[in-house]
Amino acid sequence: MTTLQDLATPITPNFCPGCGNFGIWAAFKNAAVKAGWDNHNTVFTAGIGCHGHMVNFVKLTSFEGLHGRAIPVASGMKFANHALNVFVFTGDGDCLGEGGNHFIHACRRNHNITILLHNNSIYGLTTGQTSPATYKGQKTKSTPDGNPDEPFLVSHLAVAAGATFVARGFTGDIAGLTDLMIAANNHQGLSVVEILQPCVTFNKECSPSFYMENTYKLPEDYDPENKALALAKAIEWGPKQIPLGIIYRQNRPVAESEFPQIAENTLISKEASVRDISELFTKQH
Ligand SMILES: Cc1ncc(C[n+]2csc(CCOP(=O)(O)OP(=O)(O)O)c2C)c(N)n1
Ligand code: SF4
Repeated sequence: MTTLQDLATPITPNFCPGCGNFGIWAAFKNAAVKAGWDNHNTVFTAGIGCHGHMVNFVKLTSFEGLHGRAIPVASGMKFANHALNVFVFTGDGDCLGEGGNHFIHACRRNHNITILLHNNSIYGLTTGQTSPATYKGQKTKSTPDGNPDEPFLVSHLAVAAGATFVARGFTGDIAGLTDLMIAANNHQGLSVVEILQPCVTFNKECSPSFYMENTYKLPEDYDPENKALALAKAIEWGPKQIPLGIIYRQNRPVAESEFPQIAENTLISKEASVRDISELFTKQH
């Protein structure tokens, strides 16, 4: 049984007071206690950014890689030992800017990993430049006259790219976020939880009160298995029109099951073998 104490590190989180990352930290630890994720079965990777500091505040085996590379490191871990439960903590800049290519292809491939995407619609750590999720027209340090670009809508992009579980949560609802993390991790396939995470210091537009006023929970009779409906819901964004909950869910074989080499046993449990490929170098056609 995992306890909160098991997950504690000696380091006190240094997020700005009021930062939504505190909610993600709390929800993840609550979820780990409820679901029994611990150092024997669970690992995570993190990107570069304020979100990436999570490696210092949660005592699980973790790896913080280069900016944008949290997902390929996680998919490598999963291929090497698919018995592990693998999470990714990433930011909107990390995941959709520097790592945008990795994100869409991981969704398409359906790795059995859980991506927790801290969406504060800004580059937080570098003090407030536009990210690919910053609203059009928003004034930031890098766009003082207003952002000229259209933003990605994270959940919409994830469904369209082939993720088989897509949910949206909000850091102001820690209990709801805890449940979404557990549901995402229970899903067999690539899961994305887009987490609306206020950066209270550098993104005044996406404030806690903005999300309180404009989000709503998907109704009980919403059908997440209807892809056309999911795409329509995921693109909804406006006054009182931002849906929270499980937006999409589909059953599809996971990437790791498509490789006969690891169908029976994990890669790390296998003896290394040498395969003679010299014939390939002598073939003319
Ligand atoms: C390849 C590369 N580009 C840019 C940077 C500089 N950089 C470090 S963190 C960061 C922004 C992070 O934003 P985000 O991923 O949204 O995370 P947040 O800090 O908002 O949690 C940038 C641009 C870098 N370290 N590496
Ligand atoms: S800069 Fe923004 S995202 Fe980073 S810790 Fe401060 S409030 Fe949070």
